[in-house]
Amino acid sequence: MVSQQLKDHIKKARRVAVLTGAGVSAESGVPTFRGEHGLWKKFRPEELANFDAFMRNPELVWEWYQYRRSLIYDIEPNPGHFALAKMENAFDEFSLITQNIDGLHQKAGSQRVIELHGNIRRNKCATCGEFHEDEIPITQKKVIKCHCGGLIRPDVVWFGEMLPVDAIRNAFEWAESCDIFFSVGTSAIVHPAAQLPITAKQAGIYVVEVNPDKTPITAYVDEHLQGPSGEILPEIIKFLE
Ligand code: BV8
Ligand code: ZN
Repeated sequence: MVSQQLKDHIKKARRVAVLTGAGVSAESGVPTFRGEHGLWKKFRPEELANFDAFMRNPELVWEWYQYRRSLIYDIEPNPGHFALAKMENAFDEFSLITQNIDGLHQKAGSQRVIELHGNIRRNKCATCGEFHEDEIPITQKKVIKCHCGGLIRPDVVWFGEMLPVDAIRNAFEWAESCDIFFSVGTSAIVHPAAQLPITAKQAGIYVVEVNPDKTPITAYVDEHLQGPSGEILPEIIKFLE
């Protein structure tokens, strides 16, 4: 499964970066966004995952996130997450850049995680930005207010919102200077995250995509390992051990 070419690159690699998307959590039972069973089949992202929708109809958006929290509440990491956690210690330097908001990488033991799109397990005030940790039960239907009067929202990046500045800056630093860049389980559609593998490729870095399907970057990467990350990533780890 692991090509000789990739084995050679892995043997020489000092610095490795991995970008993950919803596909990495698919085998844990978390629905992805797009595709036939995608979350957004029922709703269009524009309707829900954006600030205006929240201000227009906070209850609807809040309830959608509470529903999504209920989907991941007792979900466990899968072999793909655990392989990435092991990969962290197999190289001198390693970074896991995720678009996912489910917190499963951390649950699997990954420490060096850059969360580009926030984390659905965290809440913050839409006005003053203060974090409101887990004191809100997922059964809480009504939107609640911060002491400043602002509405409390999930701490995720909505469409049209800036990504956390240090997270996206770090991510591009890694994409510009690493030895291997893996793009795993992402449709490579959402920007600026989708720019990362292209940036790595343009910097002459060996780019490997792990995805059962083709994506807009498949034609550009050095290797496309076609299959589920829960099977492919442990294969790579086996070779590393
Ligand atoms: C910004 C958090 C501006 C919330 C998310 C036109 C062109 C280019 C860009 C734009 C455009 N129009 C608008 C934009 C910008 C927009 C964007 O990129 N839109 C896209 C849709 C075109 N981006 C933004 O708005 C970003 N902000 O640009 O701000 C700005 C600039 C300056 C100043 C102010 C503002 C914000 C983007 C973040 C949005 N938030 N999520 C929530 O989750 O509710 S995006 C959402 O999509 C998730 O974060 C998700 O991670 C992300 C990407 O999706 P994927 O992870 O790739 O998941 P997907 O389902 O798509 O694909 C799954 C893949 O897994 C598939 O390929 C499948 O084959 C594969 N798979 C399935 N099973 C497996 C598997 N792989 C491996 N193993 C398996 N078993
Ligand atoms: Zn507040």
